[in-house]
Amino acid sequence: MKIARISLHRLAMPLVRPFETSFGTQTERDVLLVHVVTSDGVEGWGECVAGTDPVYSSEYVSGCEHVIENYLAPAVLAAPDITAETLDAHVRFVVGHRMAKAAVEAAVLDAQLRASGISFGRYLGAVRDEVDCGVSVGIAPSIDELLDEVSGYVSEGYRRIKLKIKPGWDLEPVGAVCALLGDDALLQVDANTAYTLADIDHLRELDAFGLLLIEQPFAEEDIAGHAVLAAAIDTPVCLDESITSAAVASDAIDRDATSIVNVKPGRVGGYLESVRIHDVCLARDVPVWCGGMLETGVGRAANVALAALPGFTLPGDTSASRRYYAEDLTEPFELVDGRLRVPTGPGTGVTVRRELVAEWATRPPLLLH
Ligand code: SMG
Ligand code: MG
Repeated sequence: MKIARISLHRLAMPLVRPFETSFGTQTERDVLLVHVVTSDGVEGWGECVAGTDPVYSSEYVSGCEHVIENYLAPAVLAAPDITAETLDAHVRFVVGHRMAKAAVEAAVLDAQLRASGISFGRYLGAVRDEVDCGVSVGIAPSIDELLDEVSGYVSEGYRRIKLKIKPGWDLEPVGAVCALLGDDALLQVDANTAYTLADIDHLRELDAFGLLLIEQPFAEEDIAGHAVLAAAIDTPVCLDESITSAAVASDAIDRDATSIVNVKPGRVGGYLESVRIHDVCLARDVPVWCGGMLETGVGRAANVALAALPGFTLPGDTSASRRYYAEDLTEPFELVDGRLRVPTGPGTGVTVRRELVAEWATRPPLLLH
């Protein structure tokens, strides 16, 4: 396959409600889409999951755009023949920048699969036609508002609730939601690196709530600290930000720093690396689940396909389109009985609404060839 043209689209999409985490509040999504066209005229789309600012990880949208425009896209366009499987050989001269690489990989893979009539799910190894869904609930202005929001999601059918926590917003909201949901509900928390080893005794108090897991309490680089925590508390530790590759996942599991793994294709450089992480975890009996980065339908379609692999045994942050956006860039993903259906059409199986890409654009597309 030859990629003849690449265009980069930047758009703004308001969130239906602000999303507050330990590192800040987001009210809209700054979306970067990679669009590729092959020499045979087949199109593919990929979504970059980086945020506006480098606060979840070191990557951010304008940085990704720069890296794609100046390094990744020229390398892809120069290749006489390229597929998602050979892409890494062309772009590995660029150190890191996994979210940028993942967006390009997704677009190339989408075009490749559309050309051969294969869905993402079939290609990645999906074994289910629908996936259990959870929802990630931001830090709320008050406990009452948090309980209202959680109740709304429970009545929509979500199968698992995840609460964002930070120092000063942890035991009390978690206790209140735990009381609301009862003992059988799946409840987990995500600290997005807001704690340190000095907080171990405090974090141990979360054990009383029988949580499914605590996600990424310490800094991205602190695998050793997570191992200390995991040995000191009963709540299972699950790494998100720290897991940047299958090699790191394997190492973190061997060190007992994580007993459950959050897989986000953007964070690890793409869907192929995500499958490798899945395989590493499955071989060690470590459950995985699909994380989310407030994706539009473009990224969501591929994530839902990934979440249908056999090792994805916990509900993911793969919520319905309406949890994020009044209107999605593709046909909306709708929750039925707490699940989303895995698209079956070629590639991601969804259609990008070009009129909305144009309407919501924050600048003209960058055309590369
Ligand atoms: O896509 O529903 C979603 C968001 C899930 O909480 C979520 N993601 O650390 O897991 C995480 C956060 C990062 C979000 S930053 C935009
Ligand atoms: Mg997380």
